[in-house]
Amino acid sequence: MSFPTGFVWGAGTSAYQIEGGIDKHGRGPSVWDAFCRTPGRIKHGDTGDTACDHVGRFRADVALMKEMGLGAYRFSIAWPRVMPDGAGAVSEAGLAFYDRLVDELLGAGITPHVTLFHWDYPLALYRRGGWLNPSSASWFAEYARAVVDRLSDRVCHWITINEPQVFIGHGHFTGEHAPGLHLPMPEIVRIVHNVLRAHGLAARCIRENAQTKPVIGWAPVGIVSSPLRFDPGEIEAARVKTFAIERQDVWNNTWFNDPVLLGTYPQEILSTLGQHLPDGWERDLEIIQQPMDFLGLNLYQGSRVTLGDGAVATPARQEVGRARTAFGWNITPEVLYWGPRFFFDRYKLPIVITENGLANLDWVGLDGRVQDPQRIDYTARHLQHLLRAIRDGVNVGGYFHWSLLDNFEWAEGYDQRFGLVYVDFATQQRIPKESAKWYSEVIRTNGRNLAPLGEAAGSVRTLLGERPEEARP
Ligand code: IFM
Repeated sequence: MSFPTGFVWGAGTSAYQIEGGIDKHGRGPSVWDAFCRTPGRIKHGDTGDTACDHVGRFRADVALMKEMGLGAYRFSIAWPRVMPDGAGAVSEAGLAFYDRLVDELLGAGITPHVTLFHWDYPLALYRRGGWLNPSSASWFAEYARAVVDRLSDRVCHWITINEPQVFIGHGHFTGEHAPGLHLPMPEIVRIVHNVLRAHGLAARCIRENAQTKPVIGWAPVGIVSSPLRFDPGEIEAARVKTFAIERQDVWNNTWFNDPVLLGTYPQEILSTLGQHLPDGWERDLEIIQQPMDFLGLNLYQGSRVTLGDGAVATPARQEVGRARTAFGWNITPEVLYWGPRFFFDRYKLPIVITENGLANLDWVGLDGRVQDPQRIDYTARHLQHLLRAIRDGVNVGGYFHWSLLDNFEWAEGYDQRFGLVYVDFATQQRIPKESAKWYSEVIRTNGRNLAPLGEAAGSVRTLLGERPEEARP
């Protein structure tokens, strides 16, 4: 079993989660710096002040990536490192840092995939109204232009925005992420609209100004309902549920992806919340819907559904003792089959898995190694499903494991370890986990070392609640 030739194997990180160096390069504060200083917001009072000290150690980190054989590295640029006040003056030192990182990557034969926004919003702009301010979209485009002008002679792969559902939902609606707001839905509607406009303006800016032909996508969370059985009615019901908007919150796919990829707001939004859209929203759709080269999907877990009354999907019974990660997230590997398949069918764009991985209870063993068989097993299962999607005709261009390094996991502080590489946060020592070595083999063999789905009993057994014998066509 092997992946298509040219399949991109990578790993990802984001700026605030690994960089540290918050006072370097004239960087301005972000909403996360402020949030971390608010007592009670982050577990143990942790902050990203030092994180993995990646700004001080990026050369060694790139060397680790090279040793692992990564073909690509997805990282984000810290907006306030490039523009300390979010708009206006550009920090030459900030841009120069990313110059060095990109050069180091290219020198190591690793393709940089740049995310422009992964949540570290400039505090100065937040004080001017943040994403509620109608100018927020042009502020983002101005920042995008500075980055594109500087890096696009060497960078071609761009992701505008990471997980809008999360930084809007957790950051502005439920308040457990920065900036910690609890806004009512009418304001959330305006924020979503401004974020979508920001995406559109940035995508246009990249397309018009990049010095090398750009490959542009964005990376929403994929919220996937998977059918329990491989039955046409159940598959259809799961697909309908995947793209339905059933709750008054931002945890859905279509509010974000339909405007960006189809140029329309879903009917559910227009009929329930449409009155809160700003004047001229219809015209804005032309900005929001820019030509895109791929759809990034961040996929970690999904829900399982079965056919209920009236051929409607209803949640499948959760098995007692089901498999979960250290974070408590369900392990549902088939999300890497149904997710790409449903999204590809709907949006007709190549899919890239921009994030997938798990938090695990990893520690350094007496022998100095970090053994993390769960990460290997989790990833192997997910990749098997991804390959099955590819075999069934889904165009999938690449897979980025989340994450390269253990890092600052937002409100969880340093409690959740997602890395392929263990980080001792007291000494900053890095130790590639056993999963990193295993992933190197996956990359080297282009997936040939993965057992085929449903075969190799003993190494590929079913998880509670997973029914591969029914899920196989
Ligand atoms: O660490 C985060 C990342 O920043 C965004 N996607 C999910 C990851 C795990 O929670």
